[in-house]
Amino acid sequence: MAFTRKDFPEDFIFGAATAAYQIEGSQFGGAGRSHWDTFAKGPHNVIRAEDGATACDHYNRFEEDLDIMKAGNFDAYRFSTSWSRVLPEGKGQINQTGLDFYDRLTDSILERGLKPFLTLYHWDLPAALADLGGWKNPDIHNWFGDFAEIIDQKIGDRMASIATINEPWCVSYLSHMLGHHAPGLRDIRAAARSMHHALKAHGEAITRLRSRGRDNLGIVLNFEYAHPKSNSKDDIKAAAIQDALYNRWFIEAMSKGCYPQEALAGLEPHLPEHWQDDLKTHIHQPLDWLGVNYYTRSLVAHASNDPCWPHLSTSNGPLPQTQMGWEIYPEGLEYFLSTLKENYIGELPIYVTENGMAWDDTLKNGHCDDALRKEFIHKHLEAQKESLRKGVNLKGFFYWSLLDNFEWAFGYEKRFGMVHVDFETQKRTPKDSFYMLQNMLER
Ligand code: IFM
Repeated sequence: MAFTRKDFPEDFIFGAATAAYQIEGSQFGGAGRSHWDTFAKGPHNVIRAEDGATACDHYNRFEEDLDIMKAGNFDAYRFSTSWSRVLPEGKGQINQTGLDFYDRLTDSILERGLKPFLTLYHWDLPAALADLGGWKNPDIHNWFGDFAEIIDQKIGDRMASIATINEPWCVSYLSHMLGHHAPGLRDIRAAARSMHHALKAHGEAITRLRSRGRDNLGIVLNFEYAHPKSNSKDDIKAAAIQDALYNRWFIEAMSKGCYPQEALAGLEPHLPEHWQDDLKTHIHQPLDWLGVNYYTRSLVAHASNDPCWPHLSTSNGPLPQTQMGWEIYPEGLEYFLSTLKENYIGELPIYVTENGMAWDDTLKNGHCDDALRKEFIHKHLEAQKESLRKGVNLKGFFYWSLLDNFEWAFGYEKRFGMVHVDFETQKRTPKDSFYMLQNMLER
């Protein structure tokens, strides 16, 4: 690693990120089921029908995991709260044991001198709410607002920052249009509604937490560079539609109070009534910071044989790929950081809240040489340094993820961690990338 802390601004934060369902273990301690517990039981939804029932057993091992964070010289720990652990039915009765877990977790983060970066919702919707239509239900903003307030009352005053939702594109489009994640729908009406309701729920939570005095509120969006597959007019147009659906829908609504025309062209007939009013009352309001998750790019082509809107297909280009089959394209990170500053948020602080790669990591003599990951991190830090040079108000970087964990539809097959987890024994083994960052971050 060519960098040290001194290559970044004095107050730049280095952290690692996790999410409740991917590491804690589920369905115990009074928790209700989430829609991932039920989705994983469905045919061919998750590789080998694996689920988050045990995951990394972080619920019982969080002290050990936070010790690793501290030993790595990190400044901050990004985690999420499980809605169904705290509200087993999604609303109503609180599971005090679940809420107390987050209280203890917060204390333990702070005791180690780490800054807690909370994400309220990272995809584990209570199954009871999924039964009521989940993100399609027009009441979900109220349910989410109640959940946000319950969490805030318990731990909000100790958080360095609070994000409402992680990756609303995945919550909505990936899960309701492409069918890859819970609830596994391929339904344009469900997609349009969930894309709108996720933003409305975000806005509701922001309003409620603002009225409780919070001034460190944000949201975490994911961005994927949409590259036209050729110079043809059709491919260029297809890439613009993909960019609107994936990269512009959420930020444009929050920062400008409108949806991109290229996306509305297909989605408008499916949006709920009075959607324009929600933009004004809930969605278009200031943030204190923005989280950017970035992993890869895709090549986008017009699909003339596809009768369904948006008539496009995505594929990989020729660049080296990670275990996910994602091309390594750090230029995309630099592009988004600059574009966000120039077109949407100006000087608003940005954090890279996720960036990392999966690899088929194995241990040899108790040691994991993940040279590719070290290179990946280095290249993406270079991209961030370049963005800083161009004046982007970038405040920190979180590696995804601290631990190998439950990678959603891919089960435990894909290893993103800088710490190897043996899922049989739960033994944690820091990989070389961890030691690289540990050295870099030493004060
Ligand atoms: O594991 C996920 C995480 O939950 C959200 N962002 C992308 C990661 C890698 O796929």
